[in-house]
Amino acid sequence: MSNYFNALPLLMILLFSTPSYGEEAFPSRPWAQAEKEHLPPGIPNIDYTPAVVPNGSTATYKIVDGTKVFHLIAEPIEWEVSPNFKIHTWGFNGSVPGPMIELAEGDRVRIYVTNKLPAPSSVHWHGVLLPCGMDGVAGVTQPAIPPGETFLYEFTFPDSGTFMYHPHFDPMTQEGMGLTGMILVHKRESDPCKRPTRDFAIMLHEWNIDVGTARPNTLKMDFNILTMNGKVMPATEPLVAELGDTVWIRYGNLSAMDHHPIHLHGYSFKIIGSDGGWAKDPSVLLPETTVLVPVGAAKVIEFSANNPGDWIFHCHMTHHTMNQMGHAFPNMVGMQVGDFDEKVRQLIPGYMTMGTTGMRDMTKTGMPIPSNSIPMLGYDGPFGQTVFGGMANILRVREKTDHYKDPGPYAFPRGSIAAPATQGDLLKDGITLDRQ
Ligand SMILES: [Cu+2]
Repeated sequence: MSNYFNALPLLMILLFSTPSYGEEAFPSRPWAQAEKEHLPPGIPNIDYTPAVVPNGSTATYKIVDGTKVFHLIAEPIEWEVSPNFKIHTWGFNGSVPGPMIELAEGDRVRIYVTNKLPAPSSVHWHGVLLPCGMDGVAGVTQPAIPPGETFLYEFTFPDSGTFMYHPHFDPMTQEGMGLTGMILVHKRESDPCKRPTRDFAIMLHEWNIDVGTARPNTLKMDFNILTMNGKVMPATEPLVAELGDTVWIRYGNLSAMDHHPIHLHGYSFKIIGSDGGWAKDPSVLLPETTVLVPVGAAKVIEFSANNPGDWIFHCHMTHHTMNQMGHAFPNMVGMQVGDFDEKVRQLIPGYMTMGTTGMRDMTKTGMPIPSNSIPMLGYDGPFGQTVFGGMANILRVREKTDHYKDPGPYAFPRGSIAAPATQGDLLKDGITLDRQ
């Protein structure tokens, strides 16, 4: 009996601390009623040049009483990472990453978040300087949004910049499942010449999805699917620019464990911004060819598109461009197979030992693989297979282009492509092929 009395105070605490989400919990919504400093809603193409989200979309909104109103829905979705490879995961408004929220500095927003997940959630506005109660940290700044309910966030974006959004509740599961999105807040600049000509946004993400399955395993700490805006190369939509354009690429990284060094061929660039703000004086910045995008950060690079061609850009961690190659695969490099294959073919027609010279064999074997799998899926270029995919894409810079549609492979100027050396070349430069 005494045990019941001992438990009574605890029971009372539980009863009276049950969170309530009704009006009485937020009697005045002072953050919504206070007279906040904000500007009239920024207008695309007048106040800023809208950015492009390759393979993705920009969130739609309506304007009510001078405030931009958005609606995000967190929900289970089916997502196509690449043709013939679909996953069952979680996203905002049907996609991974969710639609990019694009604004102008000083815009005031009301963002409704509906939770259609089977678990509580919240949304945190990563990098945005806002009142604490809008920060979206379940348990610290608000109750978690229960399944089936809709919460309202209202605040003003004080600064331009490159930010992100994601749940702040069970991040290993919820961000891991793909609940991520970019936020771009533009400077208000009436002179288009002072804006970037082409502005791209790319969210980096990583997944562990066993061959033949469709459900990301968020418990694992190594990753075999590495995506840019939810796609692996070759499903990534090329970035297109015209000679002379000032190009910005804004990378966000909400991967679980890995920072991604993204290398761009053919250019050096400057890292002019992050989710913390902008470089004060870009002229003093070091020129770079690789930008390290840490987990939980955004980086903005700027360059002038002065070198025409098809320029790969990719994570330089070599395992991040290989697509579902199992790490348990034995190292076959250098193995002499002799007549082993011939003998096995008597039992298994078509058998071929793979990997003795590296991973290229995997791209051309006719050996069956489980459906819904993409081991060694690479990019088929005009000169063959890249033996390289995953977290990668192509920047296509053309002399003239007034659109963003993929113009197809680069037409190289005659004689400008690396080709087999002729006997004449070798003789002329005194190259002998036999080691002396
Ligand atoms: Cu990487």
